Amino acid sequence: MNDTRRAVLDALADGPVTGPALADELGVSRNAVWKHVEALRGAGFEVSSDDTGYALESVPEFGGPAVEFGLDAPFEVEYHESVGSTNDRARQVAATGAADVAVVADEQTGSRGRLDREWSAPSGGVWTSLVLRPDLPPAHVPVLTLAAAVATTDAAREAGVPAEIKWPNDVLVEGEDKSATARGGHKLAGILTEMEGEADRVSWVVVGIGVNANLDAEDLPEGATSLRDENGDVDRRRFVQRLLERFDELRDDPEEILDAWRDRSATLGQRVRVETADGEVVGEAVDVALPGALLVETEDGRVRVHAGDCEHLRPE
Ligand code: BT5
Repeated sequence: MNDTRRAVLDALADGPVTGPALADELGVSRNAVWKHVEALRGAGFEVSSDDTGYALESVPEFGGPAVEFGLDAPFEVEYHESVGSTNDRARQVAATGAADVAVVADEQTGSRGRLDREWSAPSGGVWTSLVLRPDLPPAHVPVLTLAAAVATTDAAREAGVPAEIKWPNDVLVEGEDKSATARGGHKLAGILTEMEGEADRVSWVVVGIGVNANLDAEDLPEGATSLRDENGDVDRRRFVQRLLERFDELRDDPEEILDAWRDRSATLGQRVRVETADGEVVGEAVDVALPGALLVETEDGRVRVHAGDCEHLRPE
């Protein structure tokens, strides 16, 4: 949304305000005010008009302008009803030089998990990718994945769902059933971080976040859960806003990210098996360290794991 349209919307929200008064206030023509009001109506905002002026009556349920309206974080929102992958779209946006854009979609038809695994993203979820240009060396980028996991967990908790984080990038809900497939909980959300840069400086980072929101878990891969299944449908507009706001609060403070991550972790204190590129690491997960490594106490001493798939094991 451009700045004038945003200013018109804010004024309507505080309305009623007449067209001429608004034109004066914003230093634009009355015709321009009228065009902005019509565009907002076209985007689903209900705007009444009578002799006292224009007033905002309701905000659309979801969509770019709806998420931007009332958002307390500096993100522009680009919304798609359907897109291949929000990460792919975000990479295109990043290539134009943009920063702090959240690409949001109702549905993705070709979304990806890590290592090119398939990610299922039907209509009704929260599928978003953040375009960022942090002032960080590439080696520090994984901390942004942890920040996204904390932000997602907090948004889910505010929606009444007791989410926790499994290292490195899964947000899950502990299942009542303790069967082998449910050990370590049911997956509510996943995060895929991608970047481009040189040895000492990041050019851009895309943090892709997929949350099973208003979906039936039975329509998702085995082991998945959804906000709907856990506690009923959520207001996706509010959910995305809280996600972006919380991420924005955390992103510049690695120590705070780490502390918040530890507090919400389902992995610390567990016996784990981590499949890494160099083989398997088994032991107790004792801590997380910058930029996002898991510290595992094994029979042969403490091992620092930077990447891999982590499984929570039964206690010995
Ligand atoms: C992830 O990968 O968990 C990262 C997922 C990131 C998805 C977001 S959505 C917005 C953005 N755009 C994209 O294209 N991607 C990002 P990984 O840890 O590799 O887990 C993938 C595995 O999770 C799959 O192999 C399935 O077993 C399982 N899975 C697939 N879809 C799922 C879903 N909707 N909910 C839970 N589990 C799912």
